Amino acid sequence: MARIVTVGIAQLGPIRRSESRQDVVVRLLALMEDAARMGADLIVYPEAALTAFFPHWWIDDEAELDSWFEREMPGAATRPLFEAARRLRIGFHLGYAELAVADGRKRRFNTAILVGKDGAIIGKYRKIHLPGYADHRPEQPFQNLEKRYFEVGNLGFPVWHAFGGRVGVMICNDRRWPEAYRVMGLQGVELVLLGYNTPVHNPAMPETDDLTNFHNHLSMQAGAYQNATWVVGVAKAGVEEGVDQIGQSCVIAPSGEIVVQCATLGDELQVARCDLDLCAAYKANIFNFAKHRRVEHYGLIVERTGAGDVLG
Ligand code: CDV
Repeated sequence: MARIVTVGIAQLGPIRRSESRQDVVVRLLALMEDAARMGADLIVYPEAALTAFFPHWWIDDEAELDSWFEREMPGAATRPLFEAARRLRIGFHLGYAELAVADGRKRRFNTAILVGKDGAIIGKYRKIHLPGYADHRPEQPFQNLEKRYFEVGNLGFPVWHAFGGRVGVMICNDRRWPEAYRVMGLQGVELVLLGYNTPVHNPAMPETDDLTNFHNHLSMQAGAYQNATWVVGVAKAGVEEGVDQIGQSCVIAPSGEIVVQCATLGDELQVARCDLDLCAAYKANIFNFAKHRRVEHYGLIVERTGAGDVLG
């Protein structure tokens, strides 16, 4: 019997800086109700889905910075999502900014959780590849301050048994790094979930602005194919506080093909039936890692070519 996971991709349009979490959760709940009606087992929300993407602006005041973070999950504003999941028997993936206090020290992460149909948290991932910089660049049209506001994630790239398969989570910029998929691929991942906030314009490399959409799909399609896994990428799209962000939320099969894609830059739900058994043929043949990967030779190649010098 095929292992079908019906996945809802819940793309979000812009969130205003002044919009409360409660108001955003109302939007998330509407998408969840629709997804449940359409038979989804799981709904995937974007990166930092509860607020506007605050790393796009400079924040000096610590109390103000803290106000963008969740101290508990679920908290008062997000509990309705967990209750609805339990009631509707639907799991969800949610990205958010996490404030954890350990040994009296504040730690801030760009985080995503996977929640089961019973409303219980299955696992948590903290973003590892943080783009941008930590200094203020007021000459730029917007900031990219993830390196200032977040620590590098400390939970690795875990893969969990969930929804009848092996599920992993990465966040936004992680999708551009083959290592992120490969670490999960080596754990037999069958379904990778990720959310993103991706500006069309890159102030450091404006000549690539025309390629932003292409690079989005290129990274995820390559990751899916080379690791024989489904990949689900979900955007926060549209013009948010002056920053134009791409959409293109999609579901990609282990063949690397896009099977479902959003067509707007607003709140939009699409649903795809993902047969996890499709991964098996690729894992057993062209990407049979045990048979065909030659890790013991890769070191020799690096040594011979001197490529190690540029690895940093
Ligand atoms: N939120 C992100 O990680 N955004 C980056 C942008 C800044 C390049 C991305 O990789 O889409």
